[in-house]
Amino acid sequence: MVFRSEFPDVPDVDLPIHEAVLSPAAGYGDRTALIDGLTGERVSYARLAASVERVAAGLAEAGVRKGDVVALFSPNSIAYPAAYYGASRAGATVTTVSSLSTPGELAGQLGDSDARWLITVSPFLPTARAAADLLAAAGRPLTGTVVLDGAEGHPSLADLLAATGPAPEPAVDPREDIAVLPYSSGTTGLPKGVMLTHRSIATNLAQTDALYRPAVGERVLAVLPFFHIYGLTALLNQPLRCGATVVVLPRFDLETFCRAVEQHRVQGLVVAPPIVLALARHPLVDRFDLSSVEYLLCAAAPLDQELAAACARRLNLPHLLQGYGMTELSPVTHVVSPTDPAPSPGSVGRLVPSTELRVTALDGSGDDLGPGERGELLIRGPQVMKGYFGRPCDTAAVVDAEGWLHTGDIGYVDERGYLFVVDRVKELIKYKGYQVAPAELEAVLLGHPWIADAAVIGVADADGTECPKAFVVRVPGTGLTGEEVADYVAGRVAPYKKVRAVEFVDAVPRSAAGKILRRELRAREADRAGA
Ligand code: 4UV
Repeated sequence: MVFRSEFPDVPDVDLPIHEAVLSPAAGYGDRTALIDGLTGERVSYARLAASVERVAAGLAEAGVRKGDVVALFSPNSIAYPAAYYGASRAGATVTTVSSLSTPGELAGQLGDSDARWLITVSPFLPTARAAADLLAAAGRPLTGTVVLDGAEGHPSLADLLAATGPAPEPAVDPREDIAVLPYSSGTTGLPKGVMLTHRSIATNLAQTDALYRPAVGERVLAVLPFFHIYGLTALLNQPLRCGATVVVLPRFDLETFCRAVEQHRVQGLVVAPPIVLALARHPLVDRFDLSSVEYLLCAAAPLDQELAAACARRLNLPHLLQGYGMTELSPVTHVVSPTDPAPSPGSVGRLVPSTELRVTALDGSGDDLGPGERGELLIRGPQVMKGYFGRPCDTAAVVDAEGWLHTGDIGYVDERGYLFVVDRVKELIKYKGYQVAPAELEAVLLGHPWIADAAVIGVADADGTECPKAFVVRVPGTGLTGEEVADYVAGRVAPYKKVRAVEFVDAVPRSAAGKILRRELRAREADRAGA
């Protein structure tokens, strides 16, 4: 059967994303849009809207044209939205880059996305320069780099804001033009650029309204990174579109987080499971007054139910809320609404409007299943991505001819229409909500001269956090240690991608066609855990 949303359909929103988010801003005027959670500096809606116009004008003067790809490589800050919506307003596609990227990772994304422009911050300049050098050596030099807080030889945000010309008027086609190009490994392989049109993102915000829509003036805390689709959507696009106030923190530190909640009387927390863990268990939490918190929404990775209950008790909330989404789905398909009096415990919520879900059998038949039956989740709706940038075969492997996106997640729908996500058939590892692609780590491992073969899967640690584990075949006669393997990888990837366990094996199980049989490795791990 096809599960359909119980909410009335919403029409497609054919607006550029900066307009969908910021045109209501005109009406919010002097209300506070953003607060720097560290310094207390505030940005009003009027100032944000004006900054976006000036940044667009400044970028156009610098040479940014419609369709150019601008890479945004910055931690969360109150300047981030001006850069992001300003680039969009100038007609560019924004590829958001993990602020933990190494030079090689950044160069990889800049090259793959065909980015011509980079917007960054001065502490990231050494990484940005090293990446730019790698690109230049490959004959693909960047056209320009903006350093938001200023650095010699580069335009700054202040320079862009000082632009005197008119903002450009690019002819954006919301149905076709790519607003954002975040990177995701999807169900298999290496990270790929996910083409999200203005329409798919703007429509997904309208779809989400039915279940999650912060009130005007509601204070939400933004510590999840804006570069990831979850932070970008749930902590920038949606709250700003609704006239909420976003309290911005550059990174997670429990004490700073709790202090920001207390000081700014934060009402909405939008987080990933590691923050729930800290809030549930850490003694430091008792030192702060967190009584302003009205709801906590957790998504991006599985949430343990006992942990969720412990956190809810500590925050004096009836229950925690969950959402489910995927970069390739713009990203939201399910949310537990803050106004839902009795959601099914442990569920990730109900379908947003204009979205269909199928649960298909895992026995190879692909048959549709009914309520209570576990299978792969397939989604169809206006939020399905346009495709992977420059990779039509990878696109066809996840979006079928009828428009169903095969999520690679396993779940079931209960009798009341609430979805439960219980497992994954795809390779992807979620370390604390961050994507880790096994194929990427395997390629790094195979670059070591003493490694003959390698495979990576996700394995739960004592806290239930999924961690990358490498199975390594040594080149005969070499004395490679697990620590050396872990250090080798750590030196080449962002910290969240580190290999956290290493096991030496005689051979990596592979199919006749040479594909790694991850299922066998997972079964071995499960046997051991059960033993
Ligand atoms: O592509 P991605 O990194 O995307 C995300 C996006 C998450 C959301 C969720 C609700 C929102 O409102 C929102 O704005 C963004 O994580 O990873 C997608 C995969 O992460 C796992 C699942 O395997 C997806 O295919 N995942 C996401 N949410 C959950 C989850 C969840 N609640 N429980 C278990 N796994």
